[in-house]
Amino acid sequence: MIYNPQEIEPKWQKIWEKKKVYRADLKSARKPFYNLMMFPYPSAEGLHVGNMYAFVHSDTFGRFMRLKGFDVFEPIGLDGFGIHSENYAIKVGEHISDVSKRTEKHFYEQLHMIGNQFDWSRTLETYKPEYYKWTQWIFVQMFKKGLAYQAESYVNWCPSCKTVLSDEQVVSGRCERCDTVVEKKLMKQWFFKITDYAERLLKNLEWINWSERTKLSQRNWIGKSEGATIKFPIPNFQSPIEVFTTRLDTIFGCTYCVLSPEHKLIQELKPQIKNWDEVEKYIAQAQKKSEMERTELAKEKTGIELKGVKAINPFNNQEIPVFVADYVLVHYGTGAVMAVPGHDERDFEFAKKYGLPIVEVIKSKDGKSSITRAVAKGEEEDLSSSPEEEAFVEDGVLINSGEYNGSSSKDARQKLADWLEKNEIGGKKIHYKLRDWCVSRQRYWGPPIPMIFCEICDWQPVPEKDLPVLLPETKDYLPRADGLSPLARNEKFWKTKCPKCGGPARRETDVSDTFLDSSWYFFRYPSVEFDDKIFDKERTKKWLPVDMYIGGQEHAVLHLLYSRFMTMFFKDLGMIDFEEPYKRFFAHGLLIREGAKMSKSKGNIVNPDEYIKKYGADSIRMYLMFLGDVSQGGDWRDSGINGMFRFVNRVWKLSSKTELPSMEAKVKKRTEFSSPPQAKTQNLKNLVHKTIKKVTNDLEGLKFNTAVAAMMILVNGFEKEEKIDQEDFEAFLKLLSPFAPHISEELWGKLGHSQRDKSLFHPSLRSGKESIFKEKWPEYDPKLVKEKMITLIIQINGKVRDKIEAEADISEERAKELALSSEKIKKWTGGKEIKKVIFVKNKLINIVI
Ligand code: ANZ
Ligand code: ZN
Repeated sequence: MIYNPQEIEPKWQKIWEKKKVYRADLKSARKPFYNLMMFPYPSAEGLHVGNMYAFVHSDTFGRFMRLKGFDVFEPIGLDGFGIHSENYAIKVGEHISDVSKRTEKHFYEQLHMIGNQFDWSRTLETYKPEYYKWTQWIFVQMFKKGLAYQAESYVNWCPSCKTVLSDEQVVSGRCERCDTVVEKKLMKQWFFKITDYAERLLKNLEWINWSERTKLSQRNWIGKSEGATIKFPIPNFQSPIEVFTTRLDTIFGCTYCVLSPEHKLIQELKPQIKNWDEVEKYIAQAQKKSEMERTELAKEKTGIELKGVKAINPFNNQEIPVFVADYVLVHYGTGAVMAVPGHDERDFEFAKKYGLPIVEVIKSKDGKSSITRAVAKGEEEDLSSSPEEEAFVEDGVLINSGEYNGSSSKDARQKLADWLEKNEIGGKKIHYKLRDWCVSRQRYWGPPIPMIFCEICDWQPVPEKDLPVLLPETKDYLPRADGLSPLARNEKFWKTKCPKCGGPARRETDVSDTFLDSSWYFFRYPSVEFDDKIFDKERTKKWLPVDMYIGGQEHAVLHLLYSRFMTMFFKDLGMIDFEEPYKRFFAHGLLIREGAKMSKSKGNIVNPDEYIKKYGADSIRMYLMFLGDVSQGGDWRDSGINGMFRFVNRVWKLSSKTELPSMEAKVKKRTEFSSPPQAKTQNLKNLVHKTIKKVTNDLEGLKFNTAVAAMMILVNGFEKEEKIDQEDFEAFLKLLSPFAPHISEELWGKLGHSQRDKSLFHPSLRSGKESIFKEKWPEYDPKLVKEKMITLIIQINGKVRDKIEAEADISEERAKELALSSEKIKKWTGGKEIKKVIFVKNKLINIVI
């Protein structure tokens, strides 16, 4: 019989589904294990092979946990609301609700085809009212707790997508989706106060079991800075310039102040500013630049002095000039800085360019001032560079700082902050880069924000009994450049009554951000059947936090931070008693193709369907997992699939070699001493057990590729045998089954475990369960995995100099490595060139020097 995945794969998928092999008993499972993967967003007709890359790794881990005896719950759904999906529909020129019906069907078909152990009875789609009812409910709770507010603010505006983007959706100053340079626009938006949770979000990173890389991204995103604020009075003007600095110790070196172009004070100071035209022009130009362009160190700094305006350094009462410059950002700190060109690189560059004084106030601890240091350095290393070409940016000892001279930077920061606090012109301050989460979008395809505005009662949340606020079906849904939401053009939608006073009122016409949909979906899966609550307490207690979450590193800040915030919020509402959603998060790398990033514009996207049709899902799964360390990503090469397909075929052929222990042999075994196994068979037994050990350890450590490699070695071993002991082959099939579930199940059945053919097989095997996925993961015999050891003689120029214990059949390379690391040998070889190495397998290694 030939291997025909097109026949066996759909067959098993149907049987598994019918027999509910993958349905966890959500109520009474004894060892629950929640195996989660990031649900896909349909921004194209179908699943991308990159999704599949993530999903098969996650599924293989989940199946491994199942075989280890856990009640694994592995759900899937669609993150179908949002701009990705809407833009796709616009591109293909169809209505988004039609497209989403079609993509839902196709995505689910594909997700069936890859053979994951999904619980198909618990799918969810974020665009269904039964789901987004609860997304809206969350919004209402946020509002009630004072964590949702509306504010006018500069937001990231993508002129191409015609919508607001969150900071996380802006990558290097460009729109994450369409790569257009993002602009700043002043608009009214809804925000969630995630900044209230900044410290908690940061603190928990100390203990959660996540990849270090991911934690670091979160830490940087939250960006905690400890510093101080200082008020610099402006003569003849009511309000001061307030700055945020992390280097209060440099205050005596402050020779000017800088405001960001969007700073409110600039407009207020207009009557005093003598060069207003120039300033106004500069501000307009800055507005066109992306944040990235403005802050990049390499870019030349620009700015304009506000002529006629001065500020006073409160510590020495010196009058200093005030500038507007676009390298200062409005959202960070106070949107204004005290510039210290002697000790800050950007300020230094700026001061040089505009001829501003540079005052040195910190010298290094070794007693030399920074200038002399720089001279010394210049002499030694690079005579051409002029000595003051750099600012001394490190901590040190204060000079030119009045009564603070001689203090260390650290002490000075404390003393100076105390003085500020005493005089009520500033003090210590912690700043976070993290900003509140802008959750409103001026688009159509999302949950309408459940708020109602009444002239008398102000903003009122939609009463919970009236949720969901249904997204109206409309043909007129395209975004427009005016930034007005599509729903605002739909009077029937927005005209309503105030829930408080009953008077005429207006619904919010913005929808919420997709990241809100996905920030809580994993709470819903175990509770999809409850339509009177967002999730069931008992269920959640049993299944959450998620045990294992595998997904892309690209979501390290976007989605993971929001879902952590949401979990903390649920805890604060008293709904759950944990505050971190994922016990373990593992980030997979990116799948590329023939060395290049897959993208539609390059036309090199791999459509998994074609390959599955041709080779079967098992081969594709195995191939994806063989590509390399999953944390590093993989390079898909068409030529590689064939190789994997051949391997799977070899596995198929092996099954005809398996030998059932005959009744006589069994009886014989019990009554007589069996003859000692032949060396060859014994080696194979060892190999089987070594492979069990290797695959087990590798799966625990998420090293899928090396596990596949180990199974390949075992298959080579099997092929050398005329007959394979069924027990050994069964152990192998169990190892293989998480990776290639269909073929493993089929061959398992052929060994006599399938219910249908039970009668055909030996009675001793009839007790076997009907699915390999109801079996137990094989265990290895520690005695059989021990390496046989030999004594390796080490010679130097033919004379025996040492003897070491080494594994039998050790390679020359490894023997050389061991020999050269021996202390005795090091004495002989130290510093000498090795001319030649003579290696006699399992006996000696001779090093010629
Ligand atoms: C004076 C000073 C002297 C500074 C010195 C640094 C070195 P982190 O560590 O990233 O928090 N800064 C403050 N607000 C800013 C804004 N809105 N846009 C651009 N830069 C801003 O950075 C804090 C430092 O960044 C602050 O400390 C301030 O410059 C600058 F020798 O103040 B510093
Ligand atoms: Zn009202």
